[in-house]
Amino acid sequence: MYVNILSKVAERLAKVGLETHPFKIGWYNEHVGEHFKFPLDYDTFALLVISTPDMFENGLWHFILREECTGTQDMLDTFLKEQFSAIKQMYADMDIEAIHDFEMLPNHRPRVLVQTAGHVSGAAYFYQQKDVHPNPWGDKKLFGVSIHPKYGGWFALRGVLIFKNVQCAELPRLNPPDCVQSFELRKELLERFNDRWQDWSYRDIIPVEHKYSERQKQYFGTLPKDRKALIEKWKAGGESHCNL
Ligand code: B12
Repeated sequence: MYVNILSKVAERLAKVGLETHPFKIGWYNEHVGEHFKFPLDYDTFALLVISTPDMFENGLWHFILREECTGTQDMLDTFLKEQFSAIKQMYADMDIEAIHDFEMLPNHRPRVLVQTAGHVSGAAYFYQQKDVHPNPWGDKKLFGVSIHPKYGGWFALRGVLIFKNVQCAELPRLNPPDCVQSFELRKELLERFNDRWQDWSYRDIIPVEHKYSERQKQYFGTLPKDRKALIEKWKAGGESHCNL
């Protein structure tokens, strides 16, 4: 049953530039600390959803044009909630837990660690401080970053869909491609992500096949509170389709 669900969900989300990567909840639980584990069977079927560089032009842009832009919520979050809801509706008879990357528990911990899900699903290698030997930073703590083999850092990990009553014992395990192999490059990657993330240079740590368009860079480079004005400016300029 999971094979069928995977192909249908992947097909539906690909239309809006989202990629789907299956994993077992047990693979995720094996890595994360107690607070983050899901109390579910090892073989429970789950999907990680990532946004590719195409999400903006193929999905979000059309959504923005359709919406009145009057809401107070961020358009991106609203768009992604709509995509996850559409999948839940496709399988209305199933118990699906959809968790977005931005969802927090009352204790302020994230509900899901999407970088770990990205690693165990084979989608994107999660480079952490402990992957750099010997540790060149002493006591300094650095955040880890995931790198996709085709998009480098030009993508985002948007959340997971957990099919609580679907088991996938036969799902083959894929290792994430280790595309940042040397000590020097891993060190450089973590330093760019932690100390210079605003210049986005961590995204280009490896040569990429496909990255954000200029318009997408401008949109994501604008603070959420100022994005509405940017969209209004684009609309006033008669830019009703995205051809950048
Ligand atoms: C809270 C948060 C922040 C906080 C704290 C950062 C942090 N990593 O803790 C702040 C505000 C600082 C932040 C900043 C940024 N963030 Co942020 N953030 C998050 C968020 C919501 C949760 C991260 C978190 O709290 N993790 C908790 C800690 C404890 O988890 P952890 O370090 O991974 O530890 C676990 C693993 O080590 C695992 N584990 C243990 N052993 C092993 C072994 C293996 C092999 C594996 C796989 C796992 C594993 O177990 C640990 C838990 O027990 C995630 C989205 C999400 N829901 O995951 C985005 C996320 C990490 N952020 C992201 C980004 C891009 C940024 C920024 C660049 C800003 C931006 N949005 O553009 C900056 C960059 C960092 C910086 N220099 O400040 C991206 C990273 C994308 C990527 N390619 O990796 C994410 C994934 C969001 C997304 N939608 O894609 N962020």
